[in-house]
Amino acid sequence: MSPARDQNKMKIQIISLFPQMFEKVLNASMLWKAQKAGLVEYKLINLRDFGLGPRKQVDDAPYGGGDGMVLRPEPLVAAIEAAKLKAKSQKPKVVLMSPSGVMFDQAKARELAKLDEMILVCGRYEGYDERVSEFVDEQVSIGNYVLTGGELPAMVVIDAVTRLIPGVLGGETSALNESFSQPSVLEHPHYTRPEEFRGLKVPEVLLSGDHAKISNWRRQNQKRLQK
Ligand code: 4GX
Repeated sequence: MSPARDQNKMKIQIISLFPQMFEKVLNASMLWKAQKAGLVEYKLINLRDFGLGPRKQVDDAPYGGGDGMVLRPEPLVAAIEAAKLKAKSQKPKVVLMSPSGVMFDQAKARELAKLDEMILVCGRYEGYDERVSEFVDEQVSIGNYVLTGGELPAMVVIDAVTRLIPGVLGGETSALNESFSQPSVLEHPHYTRPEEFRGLKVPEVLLSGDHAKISNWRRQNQKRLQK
C-alpha cells in the first residue's frame, strides 16, 4: 500500500467485552470491502484483557447500593490509554456509547467521517463509573432506548461513518448525491426489475429514458423532508 493511502486510512479502535460480536458485521459487504481497499482499519480491544486480578474483573457493585453492576474505571481507562498508544495521532477522538449521549445522526456521522481515527468505547451492565467521562471526548447515543451494551450502537456508528469515507461507495455518485448528505432531502422511491410485480407497475417515467423528467419526478416524490 502506498504511504499516501495509509495516511488517509481511517483507523477505528473498538473497546468491548464482546469483541467477537463485531466480526460478522465488520467482515461483510461494504465494511469488508472498505478494509480490503485500505480505506479503513478496525482494531478490536478486549476490555477483559485489562481486568483486575486473577479473575480479570471489570465491574463491581455500585457505591450507595442499587441493582446491577457498574464498570470500574481502571480497566476502561487502561484500555483507552492502550488504544491511544496505538493511535496514529496524539489526540485520537474517544467516543463512548451511552443512552445519555448526544444523539447520533447523519450530521454526526459526517463529522466523524472526517477524522482519521477514533476510539469507540462500548459499555455493559448499568453503565460506567462516572469518572470515566473525564477520559472520553464525547458521548454518543444512537437512540432513546436502553440496550444491553454499547456494541450494537458502535456498529451502527461504524457502518454509517465508514460508508461516508471517500472511495468506500465505489463508482456510484453515492454518498454525496444521496439522501441525508444533501442537507434537506430524503430518498425518492426506487424501482428495479421486474417492470411488473404482482400487478404493481414501475412508474412509466422511469422507463422513459428522459433524464430531466426522471429527476423532476424524483424531486416531486421525495419521501419526506429532513427536519
Ligand atoms: N445508544 N447502551 C451503554 C451501558 C450504559 C448504561 C447506562 C451508560 C449508562 C446505547 C444507546 C445503549 C446500553 C450502551 C447500555 N452506559 N448506547 N450501555 N441507546 O443503550 O448508545
